[in-house]
Amino acid sequence: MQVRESNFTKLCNTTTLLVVNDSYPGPQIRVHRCDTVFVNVHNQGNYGFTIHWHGVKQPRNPWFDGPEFITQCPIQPGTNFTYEIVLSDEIGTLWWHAHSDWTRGSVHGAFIILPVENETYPFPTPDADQTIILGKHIF
Ligand SMILES: [Cu+2]
Repeated sequence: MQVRESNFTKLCNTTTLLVVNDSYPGPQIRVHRCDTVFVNVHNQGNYGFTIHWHGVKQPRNPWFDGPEFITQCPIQPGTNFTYEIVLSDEIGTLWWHAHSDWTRGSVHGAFIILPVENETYPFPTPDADQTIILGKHIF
């Protein structure tokens, strides 16, 4: 993940937002149940922040859960940090988001956990592969 300020224009207004990979919302992460996922976060912005993997339990792996000043210090500008995200029984669509003050407003995206081979979802299979992220307009 490259995290930096990017310009977005809507209704004749241009605003600078801190986003991932120049995208708002940020990129989807698509993995399978029980995977271990490595995400390298490059902070090319002006503020320190962390990333939280919302809904991932990470048993015995709290150091990569993301709440700043609880399990880690913020990733400082100009540095990077690799998260090791250990999935267990999570399945379906969760989300990831920055976990520092206002940064979560623009640094977020879907975390999609697919079933493993020969497994089905424990709920009706979605009709379409489309993710909708609900949130507040920030520009
Ligand atoms: Cu959260």
